[in-house]
Amino acid sequence: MTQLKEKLFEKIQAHRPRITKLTKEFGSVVIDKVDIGQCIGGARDIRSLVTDISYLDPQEGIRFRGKTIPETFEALPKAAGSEYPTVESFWYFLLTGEVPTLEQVAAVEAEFKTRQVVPEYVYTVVRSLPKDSHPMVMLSVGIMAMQKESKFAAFYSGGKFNKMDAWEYVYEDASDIVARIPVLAAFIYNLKYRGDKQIAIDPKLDLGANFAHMIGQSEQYKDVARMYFILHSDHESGNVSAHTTHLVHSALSDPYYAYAAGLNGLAGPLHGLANQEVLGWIMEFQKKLNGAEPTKENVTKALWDTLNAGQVVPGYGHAVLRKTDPRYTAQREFCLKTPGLKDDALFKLVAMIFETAPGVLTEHGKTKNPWPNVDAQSGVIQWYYGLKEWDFYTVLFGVGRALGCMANITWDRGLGYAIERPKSVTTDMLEKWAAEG
Ligand code: AMX
Repeated sequence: MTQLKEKLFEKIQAHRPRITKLTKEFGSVVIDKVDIGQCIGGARDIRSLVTDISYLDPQEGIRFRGKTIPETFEALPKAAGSEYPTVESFWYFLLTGEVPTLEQVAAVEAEFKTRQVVPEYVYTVVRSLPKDSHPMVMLSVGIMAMQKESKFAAFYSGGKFNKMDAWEYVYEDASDIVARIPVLAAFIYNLKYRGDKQIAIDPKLDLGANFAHMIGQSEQYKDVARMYFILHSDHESGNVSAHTTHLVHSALSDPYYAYAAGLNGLAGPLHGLANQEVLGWIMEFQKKLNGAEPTKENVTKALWDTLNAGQVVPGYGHAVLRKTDPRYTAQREFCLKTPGLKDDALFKLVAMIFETAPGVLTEHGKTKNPWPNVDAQSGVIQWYYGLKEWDFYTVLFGVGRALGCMANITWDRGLGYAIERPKSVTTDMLEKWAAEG
């Protein structure tokens, strides 16, 4: 067993009695009630999922394992010569809740080197798709094609399945997926936008740095990749990608099936595709500006044009958050401290939208949250570094989101969570209950 797996085992064993006690002794304690609005309205805010990986406070934003984003960045060991932690150190932290030592991080990095090789047949499958397939289709198909590698599926069908050990096999698949998905994503990038000119893995580099290397990016982009993957990793478990992954895995579908499903949810414009939409929206607007500076007046007009056309302003609003998303803030701060980026025309426009949109959305009066979410800022950074193919942005999100989804389902199996099966009712029933008051 690796150090990380041993530590995880220790943590899971310590946690199991808490779940057993809660279920056996306090199973009937009521923690929420459901109204008709929530039933019709996407189960919003109903407390019915459990995760210890992250928690989303509507005012404060995300905490990973109890730490805010700045606290997480501060606490974790950094990549050599960088202000940002490696994805590997973050993975250790998400899984165990403990800040790893440099030695523990090095062990995860070494482990990932042995896991990161994507089987050749996966590339053949992805290459056989039409070149104009969306890169999210390619990513999802690539993960799905890899399913035959699943150690969990082999364990299940091998006749020795037992609930206590099942997590170990999910951990193996989860780690393989986390280590391989950036390599698969880089392959897709090169296939789709660089005439299939592939760049080999550099085994000396950590996960984020290697991704930057494999898509032919600059030294500076290594930090962008590390920051981006960590920021997009997890947002508690009710969002579409995390929830879908959890739901599908709850049927004991292996992590490949589960994460391909999660990615398909991430591909929706109200979820992960929003970052692509933000850039599209901004580019349209920039074209209309025709070289003029963005001002409060012209940005206000563009926002109203979008709203009056019955469209949403991409990158604004959130199902849970009621303040500026700290993931937005972390990326904005990256822009402000990066020479060149802080004076970039696109960044200035995004900053102007940030000044203007909350007021416009408040006046519009529909959204419960007029503040920006993670997607309002991320495309600008990618664009600045030359990653201008914005339909690829959701793939980057999907690489990051694998960390949270895979940590979550490893713990789901460790704690033996049940198959998910909420109850549905009919409209007749709702009307009857409505009439009864
Ligand atoms: N622009 C215009 N209208 C908006 C809006 C926005 N940015 N955000 C919400 N609204 C509207 C909704 O469409 C809804 O209108 P309706 O009553 O006519 O259906 C009304 O405001 C109430 O919605 P809400 O309760 O505030 O939001 P929600 O929980 O239903 O939806 C979200 C949340 C994110 C889907 C929504 O804010 C949205 O569509 N935002 C734009 C897309 C986006 O940025 N998505 C990314 C989210 C983060 C992520 O997952 N990556």
